[in-house]
Formats: sequence, C-alpha cells, structure tokens
Amino acid sequence: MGASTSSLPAGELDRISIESGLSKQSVLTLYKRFLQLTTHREKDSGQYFLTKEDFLNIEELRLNPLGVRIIDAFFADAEVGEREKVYFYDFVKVLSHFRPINKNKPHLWNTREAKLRFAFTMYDLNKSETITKDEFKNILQMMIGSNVSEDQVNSIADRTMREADKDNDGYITFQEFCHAMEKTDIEQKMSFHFLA
Ligand SMILES: [Ca+2]
Ligand SMILES: [Ca+2]
Repeated sequence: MGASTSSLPAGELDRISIESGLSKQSVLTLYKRFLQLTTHREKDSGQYFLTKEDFLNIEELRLNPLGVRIIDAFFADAEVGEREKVYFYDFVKVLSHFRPINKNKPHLWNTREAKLRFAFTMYDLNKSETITKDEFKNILQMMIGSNVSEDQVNSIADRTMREADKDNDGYITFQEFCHAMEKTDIEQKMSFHFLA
C-alpha cells in the first residue's frame, strides 16, 4: 500500500512550511509518512489524498480511544464543510493542532483557539456547532471505557452540562465551551504523539 516515490513540489513545501511554522525537514518527514498512508491519487493533478480507511491504518489512532473522533475531525473543517479527502496540506494543518504552543513563536494553526476548535469538533458529533448532553456522554464513554456505570456517566454529564451551559438552553456553544475550558490545560489534553 501507499505511494512509493514522489517529492513535494518546491512551492508547496515552502508554502506549507511557512503556514504551519514547521521546518522544511519536518514537512518532508510528514510527507514521507503521508505517502506511506495514502492509497489514492487524483487522476488530473496527481495529488495524493487520504480517505478514512487510510487513517484507520494509523496505529496511534486505532489504539486511541478517541481515534475515530480524531479521524472525523480531520474530515470536518469549519471553512469547507465535510470533506471526503484529506490532502497533504489539510493533513499538516490538522496535525498542527497537536503541536505544543510556542509562546515566543505564536502560530495561526497552533493557537489555543485552534486547539479548542478542534476539540469542540470532536465532541460535536453531528457537526451542528453545539454540543448536547448526549454528545458529551458519548465521548465520555469512549474516554473512560466500560469500567464506569451508566449512572456515573450520567451524573458526570449532568454536572458538566450544568457548569458549562451558562444560558441553560441544553446546548453548549463554542463560546460556552471555551469558557468551560478556561482552566484546562488544553495542550496536555490535546497531546497526540504523531509528530516526531
Ligand atoms: Ca451537535
Ligand atoms: Ca447554552
């Protein structure tokens, strides 16, 4: 599987390196990994892209309890709506959300807001821009596994909703979500060992 040989066009390499804040060497390392994962290529442009099936071959994601949600989030983007293909540019962009924030070198793809946005997308199963108690329970169950009873999950979800849903309308908006996460170390929560 995967594409054997190909190189990233120089212009693309420069652009991604500048926009992501990653060194060219890191971009090339990621591209190598990307080529190992991809099984598809556009007929016209020759561009490689990843499908959901390709992502499921990533061991770190398969073993991660939130793996399926992380994969979903790669395919959901606030700007372009639901995607079916993840090109290398998109791939690097989403991965950037998992890089530690460098306070001296702030970067658009890697801000706290970008990380929160990504986390929010993972919770928001139906991509309605709000999180309901059911959606929250769903991810909670994935995170804590089956050791905790349904009652306990329910009570955690109730408490979280009470705290986060400031206007008490049953939906957590992105704004409410950010507020609730104010004291959370999102960097640590969003760590995901993918980038070397
Ligand atoms: Ca929702
Ligand atoms: Ca609300």
